[in-house]
Amino acid sequence: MGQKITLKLIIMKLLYNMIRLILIILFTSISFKSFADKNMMIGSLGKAEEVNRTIKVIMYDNYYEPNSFNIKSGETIKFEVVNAGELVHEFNIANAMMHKKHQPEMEKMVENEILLANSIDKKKMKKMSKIDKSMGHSHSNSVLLEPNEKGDIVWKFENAMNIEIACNVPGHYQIGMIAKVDIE
Ligand SMILES: [Cu+2]
Repeated sequence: MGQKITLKLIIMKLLYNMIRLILIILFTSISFKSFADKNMMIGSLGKAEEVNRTIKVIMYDNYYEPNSFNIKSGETIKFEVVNAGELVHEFNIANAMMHKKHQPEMEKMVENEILLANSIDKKKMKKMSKIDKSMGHSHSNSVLLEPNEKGDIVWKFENAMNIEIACNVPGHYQIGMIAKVDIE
């Protein structure tokens, strides 16, 4: 008799622990999802063979032409970006929170004289990035261009929301070098 009760207790305890574990997993995945919605839903690097449309973008001091984009959800866009300004500019596909996080990195690049007003010291950039990876400015969602330079980004706008295309060269975001992205 006593053995049966003990067994029942063990099974109940096991069941209780299993339910607890399931609830914990459920809860963390839900909270992770809402975190992801706010912070990371920007799409992903696209494949060249999946490009639906090519959009030419010109960067001036300090704005984009065009300065707004209408994109269908799931669309893969190739952005052909040209810097026609006299200053270094960035074309960065992200959201407001990510831009805010990226800006100190750019400030550090200025402090280290990697990022100059109208040029990028690429030798120094390479050297410094060996010590501090963030100084290499290698982000799949961004191109940083000197005057007269060109760059491409292929981006897949799947599960993308609250997107801002912006320049995080110190001061430029604050001045309004931000393009609106509407995703239908
Ligand atoms: Cu800029």
